[in-house]
Amino acid sequence: MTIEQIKSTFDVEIAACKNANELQELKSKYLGKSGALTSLLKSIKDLPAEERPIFGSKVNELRKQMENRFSSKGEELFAAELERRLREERVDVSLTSCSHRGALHPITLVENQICDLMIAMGFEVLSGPEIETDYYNFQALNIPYDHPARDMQDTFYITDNILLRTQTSAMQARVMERKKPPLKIVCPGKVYRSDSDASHSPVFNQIEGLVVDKNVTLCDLKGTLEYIAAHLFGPQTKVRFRPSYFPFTEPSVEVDLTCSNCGGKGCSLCKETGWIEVLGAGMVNPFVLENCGIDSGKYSGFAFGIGVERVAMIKYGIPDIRLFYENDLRFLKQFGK
Ligand code: 2NL
Repeated sequence: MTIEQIKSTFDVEIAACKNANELQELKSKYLGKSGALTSLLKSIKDLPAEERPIFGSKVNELRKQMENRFSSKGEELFAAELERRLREERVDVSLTSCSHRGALHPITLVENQICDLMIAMGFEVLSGPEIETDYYNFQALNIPYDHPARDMQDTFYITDNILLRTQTSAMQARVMERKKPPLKIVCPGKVYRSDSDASHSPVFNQIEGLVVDKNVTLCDLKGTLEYIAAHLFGPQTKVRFRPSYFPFTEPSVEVDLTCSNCGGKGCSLCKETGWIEVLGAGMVNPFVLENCGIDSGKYSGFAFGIGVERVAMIKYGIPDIRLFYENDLRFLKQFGK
C-alpha cells in the first residue's frame, strides 16, 4: 500500500470506531510492530538512496498525524461513554419509599452499652482470638486438668491443645502476661460451649472486666457493678453478692440484681424472690496473677464475667436465647431505633 492508500483507509476506519477496544485494535493495526505504517517504513530499504529521506519524513509525518488522531478520538470516546453511563445509571434520589432501614442487633446494642459504661470508668476495651490454646483458656486461669469444664462434652476442641475459647478471660490472661499493673481492661467477644437449650447457645457473647492494682478490694468490685447495674437497669437497682466458686477467683461471688420487672417485690420473672442472678465475679486468684508474672504479694485484682445475651434477655424480656440468632426481621426490628 502507498502512503495515500493507508491514509484514506485509516480515515474511514477511525471514523467508524465505536469504543476504546476497537480504537486499540486499530492502533496496533497501523502503528503496532507489524502494523501497516511500520511495514511501510521497513520498505524504505528497497528505495533508491536519494528518495529515502523524503519518503522517511512523509511516513513520520503520517505517524504523528495518526497518533494525534488516536488521542483525540480516545478522548471523544471516553467522554461519550461517560455521558452514556451518567444517563443510564442515574439514581432517582427523590424516591421516598425506601423503608428497609437497618438497625443494630440487640446483642450489639447491649455490648456497646456495657463497653461504653466501662470506658466511662477508665477501662480499656481489648479483643483477642476466638481460637485459643489450652494454656490461656484453662491452665493460666488455674482451671485444673480434671475440671469438668475441660470435658469434651463442654468444650469444643480443635486438637488436644487448641480449642474454641470458653471465656474471654483467656484474652485477659494474655494481657496480664504482657502488660503490668495498674490494669483496667474489658474484653468483649464470642465464646463457645457445647450446650444448647432455651437459655444456652453453643456460641454466645461475653464481656469480662479485670482490674489489677495495689489495694484493689471486693468493695471496688461492688461499686463497679453497682454503677453498671444502675445504668443498665435503672438507678434504683441494688446489687447482692452470694458466695460461689470459680477456680480463677478467690473469693468468688454470684451477683444478683433486684428484678427489673417487679422492682424487687417478686414476680414470675424472678420466681417471686425479687432478685435475678446476672453474673459471676470475684477477687482474682493469686495463682492466676503469679501464672501471668504479677507479684500477688504486691497486687490484687477483681474480675467479673457478664453474659451479653443474658442481660439482653432480662432487659427486653426475651424468653428464648435462640431468638437472637434466627435473624427474623420482625424480632430484630423492635430494637435499636
Ligand atoms: C462466670 C462469670 C467470671 C471471671 C469471670 C476472670 C478473669 C481473669 C481472672 C479471674 Cl483474667 N477471673 N474472670 C471471674 C469470675 C467470674 O465469669 O459465670 N463464669 C463461669
